[in-house]
Amino acid sequence: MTVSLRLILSCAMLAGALGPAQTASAAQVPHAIPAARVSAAPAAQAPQGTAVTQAVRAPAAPCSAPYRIDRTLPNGARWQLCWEMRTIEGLTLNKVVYTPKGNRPVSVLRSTALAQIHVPYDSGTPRYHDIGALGQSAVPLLAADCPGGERREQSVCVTTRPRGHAYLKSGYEGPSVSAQGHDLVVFAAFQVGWYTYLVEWAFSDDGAITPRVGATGSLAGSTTTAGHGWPIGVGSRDFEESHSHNVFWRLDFDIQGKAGDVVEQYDFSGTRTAKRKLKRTTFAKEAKALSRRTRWWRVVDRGVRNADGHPVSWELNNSDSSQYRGPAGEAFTRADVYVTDYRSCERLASVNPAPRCAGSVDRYVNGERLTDPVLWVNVGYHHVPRDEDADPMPTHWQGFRITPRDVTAKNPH
Ligand SMILES: [Cu+2]
Repeated sequence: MTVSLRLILSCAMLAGALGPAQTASAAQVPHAIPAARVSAAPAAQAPQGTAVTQAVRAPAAPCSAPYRIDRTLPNGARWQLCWEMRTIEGLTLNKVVYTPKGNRPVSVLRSTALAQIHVPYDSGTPRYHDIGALGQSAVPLLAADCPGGERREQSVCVTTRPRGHAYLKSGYEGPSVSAQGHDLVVFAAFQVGWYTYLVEWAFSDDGAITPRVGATGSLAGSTTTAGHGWPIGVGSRDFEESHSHNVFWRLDFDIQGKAGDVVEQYDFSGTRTAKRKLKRTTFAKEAKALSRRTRWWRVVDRGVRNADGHPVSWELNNSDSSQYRGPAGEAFTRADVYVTDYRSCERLASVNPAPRCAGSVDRYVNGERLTDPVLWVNVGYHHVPRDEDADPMPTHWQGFRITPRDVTAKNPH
């Protein structure tokens, strides 16, 4: 399918599908989907408008039982959140609250979801925008697809998974100590064309959050010349076309409510010198940022302090991107992180569905003062097909990590 047809379909379906509770018809699916795996997933009836701070202080649940996730991991850390299956963004996680063992709850995210998977092929065409009606492409999960976990409405898996060593300290100044860590994992799978995308968030027992997307299913079967592809199959007749998967996430941070959240960028200057110097840049206005070695960002709330008196923050690292930069018409690919002030109609990083809003994330950055920051994270992967990608294609993961910085005054293990 050509990009223009797919874009037309996307715009048409998005114009009428703004509400999270709406479902789109099968005719709006971006391109052909193997029928056995298609599911028109019902949209969750997640309630809106409950403040995170209320969720923290009051035991009353911010969403009804089927959409509530509340898990205490083996080390005592607790995660609480709500999920919904939105027509446009697919799996969406709301009102995310972390409680380190023995500490008070801290609300982290008001909402997070995928904001686009942009797939430009190396010959210049096609150029897909795979998100626009993700919710209706949710794959019904089998029990084996959700090991050790529970399936919610067939398409969302909630499970716990080991994550290796939480720490290991040798015993030269006392007994040896070590512990194995665990993640609460929430994921869904979506069929978009020949690809199956695994969309996952891991909530670790040390407070880290790891959003990632796994591309699996089948290659699209788009053949090209040797300069834009790689020979797969017998001999060197068919060159499967290389392409990028530029995945965007939208993260609406609310550290103990939206008030007081500030975004900072950290750099450590000095090269070929013995010293390194910390440099902090505070974003007063909406901004675009590029990844660099040692650069990271954080969302900090100076009104919320840990027991050491340090402001509570969440650090964002985005160091595993291929940093795809597209042509002039794809300016949204030209930064690795965007910081915008919250607007409800700014939902996707490209092909945004709301007519009263700009069409892409680069244009959301228009000089507004930041009062309620939303972060957009762009992680690219350049996929050069190989023989091993023959069906079923092995999963390739791409993502990033958010880490607590001074949420607790010491290791909360
Ligand atoms: Cu690929």
